[in-house]
Amino acid sequence: MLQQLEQIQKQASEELEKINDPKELQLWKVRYLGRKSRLTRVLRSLATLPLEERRKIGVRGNEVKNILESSLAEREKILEEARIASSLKYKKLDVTLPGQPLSVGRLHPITQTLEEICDIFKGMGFQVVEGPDVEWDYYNFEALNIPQEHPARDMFATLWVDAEVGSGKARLLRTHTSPVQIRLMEEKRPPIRVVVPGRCYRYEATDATHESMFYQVEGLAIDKNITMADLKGTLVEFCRCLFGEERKIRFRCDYFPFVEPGAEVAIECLACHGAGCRVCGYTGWLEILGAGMVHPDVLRRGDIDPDVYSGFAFGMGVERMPMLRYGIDDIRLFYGNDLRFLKQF
Ligand code: FA5
Repeated sequence: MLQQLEQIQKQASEELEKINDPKELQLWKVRYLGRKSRLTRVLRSLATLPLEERRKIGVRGNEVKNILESSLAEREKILEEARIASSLKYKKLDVTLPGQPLSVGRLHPITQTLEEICDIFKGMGFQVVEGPDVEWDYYNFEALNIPQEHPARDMFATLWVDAEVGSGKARLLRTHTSPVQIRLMEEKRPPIRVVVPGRCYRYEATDATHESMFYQVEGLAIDKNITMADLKGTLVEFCRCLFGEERKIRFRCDYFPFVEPGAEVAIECLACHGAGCRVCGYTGWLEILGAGMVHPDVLRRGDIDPDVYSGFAFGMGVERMPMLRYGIDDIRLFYGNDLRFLKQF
């Protein structure tokens, strides 16, 4: 048996020397140290041997086992070091290669437009404030002269958050940024000069110029002696800054329950230069905002005396600005998340 042990050690060591592959190393381990290996069989048979022989063979058997185990660990270490060295060799840095281009992120075109609009108004002395997207019926409708059952509610296809529609206390996703007018009047005393950028939501079928989620920028100015001329001057200056001096602007009468008189401002369609196309609904004009002089009842609700103060307000659709500027013929492109489109801005 001693001879058998010597033979096992010699053969195992010779084979181990030649192994360069981790899979082969695993097979070697099973062959020489596994449960069915010759060495294990010898060690298991010790119990059947006479005491003196058992001691001698047992000691030598355990020596062989320890030698094989430490030779295996050593070989594993050598193979691992060789693997790391070869992987480093291939990953060497070649400083002469051209660098990998870094893709630079950018702001969404609507965010860029919002910033530009706010900057123009800041230049005219307006402050920028924000209001909540989830709004009370009171601020979105009632305080703006649109009580329950008022037909003007049909102008704003509403997405309700609460089920008790008609109670005046129901919440909704604001259909315009005008509710912030009331919130501001409750908080601030005139003179007030603010613009309010924010998201609006309407439950309506989308088409080339309508989305169910879109942005508006509200404007509100309240002071003594504010007139329609101030409103017109402010909006003409704004349109000139954004669209250039020569762009045609059209003011027409319009109705909004919270202003008196009310106006609609449209701009000559940039896509067709007034000839008529899909973007402008074949009219040559694109409506960009609603405006007017703040209704005396609305001022009263904000605890502002209409006999002393007057004000103007406007609310503009933001998506229509870049559509006009860049000749984009479908509003839905802004929210389709197609990077080929977004990367152009
Ligand atoms: C309003 O929302 C009024 N709050 C505006 C206002 C404010 C009037 C202050 C008077 C005083 P209107 O529903 O027309 O009005 O919307 C204003 C602008 O938002 C429109 O001119 C249009 O540019 C944009 N808009 C309206 N609905 C959508 C929509 N579904 N998708 C994209 N833009 C829209």
